[in-house]
Amino acid sequence: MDILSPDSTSAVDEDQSPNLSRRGFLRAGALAGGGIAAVALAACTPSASAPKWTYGPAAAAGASPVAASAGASLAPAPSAAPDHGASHAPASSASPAIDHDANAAAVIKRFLDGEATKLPLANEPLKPRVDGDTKVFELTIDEIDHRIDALKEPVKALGYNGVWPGPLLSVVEGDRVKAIFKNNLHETTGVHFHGQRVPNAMDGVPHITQEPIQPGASFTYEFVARTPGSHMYHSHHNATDQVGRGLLGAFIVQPRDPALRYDRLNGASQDIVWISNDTLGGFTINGRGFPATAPIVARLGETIVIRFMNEGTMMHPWHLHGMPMRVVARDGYPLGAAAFTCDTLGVNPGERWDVVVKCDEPGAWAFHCHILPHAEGPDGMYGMVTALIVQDKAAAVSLASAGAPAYECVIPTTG
Ligand SMILES: [Cu+2]
Repeated sequence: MDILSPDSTSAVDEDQSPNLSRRGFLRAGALAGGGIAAVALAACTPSASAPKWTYGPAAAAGASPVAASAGASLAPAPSAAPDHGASHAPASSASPAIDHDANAAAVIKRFLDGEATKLPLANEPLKPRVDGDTKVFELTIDEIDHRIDALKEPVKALGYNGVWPGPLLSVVEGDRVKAIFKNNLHETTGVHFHGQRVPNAMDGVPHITQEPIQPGASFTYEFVARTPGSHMYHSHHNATDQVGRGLLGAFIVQPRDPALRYDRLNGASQDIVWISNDTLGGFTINGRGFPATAPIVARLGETIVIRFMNEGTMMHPWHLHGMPMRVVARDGYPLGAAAFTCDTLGVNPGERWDVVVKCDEPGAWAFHCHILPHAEGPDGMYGMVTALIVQDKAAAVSLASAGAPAYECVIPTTG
């Protein structure tokens, strides 16, 4: 699914294919039967006895600060989403530590057992039709039933081409683009290409640059993709509601000069789109809440790129354990000498930040929003959580061993 065509991954082991895509990794993990779980070495701390809480689930159970902020009170309510926020607002535990540990372990097991692989992959690219010198994308705007995870009932959502996020649209700087949107909703809408410099009439803001797209009608957006980088397309009409319910997607414009693309420039072999939202379904990454969020799986030594995009209504500080992130572009514009390194990156609504991660520490590393009520509560982790799983050769051996436990904790010994 990568939008890159990596031609240089010299950092990876010579006995491993340099061109494995993210889809390939995830399939490999799923086929291995708990393969992803098997690499979760030193990633957890099993407790022989219940921990002593000083301030935790017991204190949180009554006041429930988590439930109050897990999407319900801070995010504006979409008019057609009466259940929004509920699917990731954890119930408070009556019994403190034991219930917490059991529930937290259960949800981690779901993640490591590959819950994401039970759901359709997000951000699948839509192949354009080439008409002369123009790339033509045809999309529908639909009412959909969308699964935030594999267990809860689907939510009534909206999607482009029936999915949330909408399909990934990828072009090259200078391409002529024609995007045809057919409105299958029972309401009007409009589509804005966020971050892209377009003719005014193509800006997609109803009552300012166009009339709303009526139910059953289509609108064609035409422009030259002259702004390279990480961008988005989304509703700009009743947007709190329509974007909150899923009318959003990634629009990537690769630089015309191949030497400026992340595979050449940074040696990246994976290019990952990460779209956050925080209304319908609670706190989500690419339309899923933990434990159904897709892990990022990389080989030791591999370099990856992550494109953070915030389609939500609040800022989310993304925190990666184990390795730093090199921040190389904001809103599609390269930072150049202003590039910086961090382990926690706040991404405001509407912003896009591109980061490069050198995966040089093996293990399963938590990767989550650090506004804690967006990520973890009395019943364990939920919402805006995933993991960067860096596989070394020992993990590959573990993958191959029959009867490997689905979830294994190995505490490293010293001396
Ligand atoms: Cu957050």
